[in-house]
This record gives sequence, structure tokens and C-alpha cells, in this order.
Amino acid sequence: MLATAMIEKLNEQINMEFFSSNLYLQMSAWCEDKGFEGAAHFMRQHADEEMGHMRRLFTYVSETGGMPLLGAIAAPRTEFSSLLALFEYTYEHEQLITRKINELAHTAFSTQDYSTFHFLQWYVAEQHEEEKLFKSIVDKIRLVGEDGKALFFIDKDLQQLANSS
Ligand code: OFO
Repeated sequence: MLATAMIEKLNEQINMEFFSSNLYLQMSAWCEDKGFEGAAHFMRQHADEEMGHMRRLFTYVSETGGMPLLGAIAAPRTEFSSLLALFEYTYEHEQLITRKINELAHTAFSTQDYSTFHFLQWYVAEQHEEEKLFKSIVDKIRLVGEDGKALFFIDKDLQQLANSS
């Protein structure tokens, strides 16, 4: 049985993952609207991955005798000045999620909740991958620049990334 404070924190993270999913789904609409079909596909797929992150937490809370609670989820941002700005935002967002996961791991460890600490290791590893992924996209856009031709190839690249995962 998990401590009440731990359940509350895990529930907050459930909502954060929901928010991540909505954010990326909303971003896919921006990409689609601007003609970046590869980026839109990539974002839709990533929104699904975030639902996976949410569900994994949901199942853990429920299996350990807690009650997962879905609260209100803030509306995500809808406007971005460019594809680069959009991906810079994803990278910042993932850094925020990493901080949240680290806080959770710290709470679990310092309260000797080793089961939750162990469970959270998957998220620790996943956040490493998430930051690496979004940083690599930001770096690539910065490298090639933002003229039409460069963005065309970035979009193709994102389509391929979505197809391969
Ligand atoms: Fe993008 O890792 Fe969950 O939120």
C-alpha cells in the first residue's frame, strides 16, 4: 500500500503525462495546418506514446491499492512562431518532465518507498531518451536553417522517424 502523499504525487504525474499527450496532439494540428505532414505524423505518434506513459502510472497506482484520479488538464499552447520554436518548446517541456520525475524518485527514495523508486526507473531512462530525441531535432533544424527547402527535408526526416518507431 502506497503512502497517501506518494499517491497524490503519482496522480499529479498522471495528469502531467496527459498534458504532454494533449500538447503534442495540439502541436500536430499546428504542423498539419502549416503543411508539415511529417512533423504532424511524428507529433501524433508521440502523443500516443505519452498516453502510454500515463497508463503505466495509472496501472501502477491502481495495482498498489491507490486510486488514480484524473483531474482537470490545462489547455496546451496552440500557436508557435516557427517549426524551430515548436520543437524548442517540446525540449523545454521534456526538461520539465525530467525534473518532475526526479522529484518523484527523490520522494520515493527518501520515504523508503523502494517499490515506487524501482517503478520510476523506467521513467528516468525514458526521460533520458525523450530529451535526447527532442534535442537532436532542435539541433538539426538549427543546423540546416529555416528556409523552405531545409524545412522540407526536416519534415521528410520527421516522417521517417515516425515510420521507424
Ligand atoms: Fe515525453 O515523456 Fe512523458 O511526459
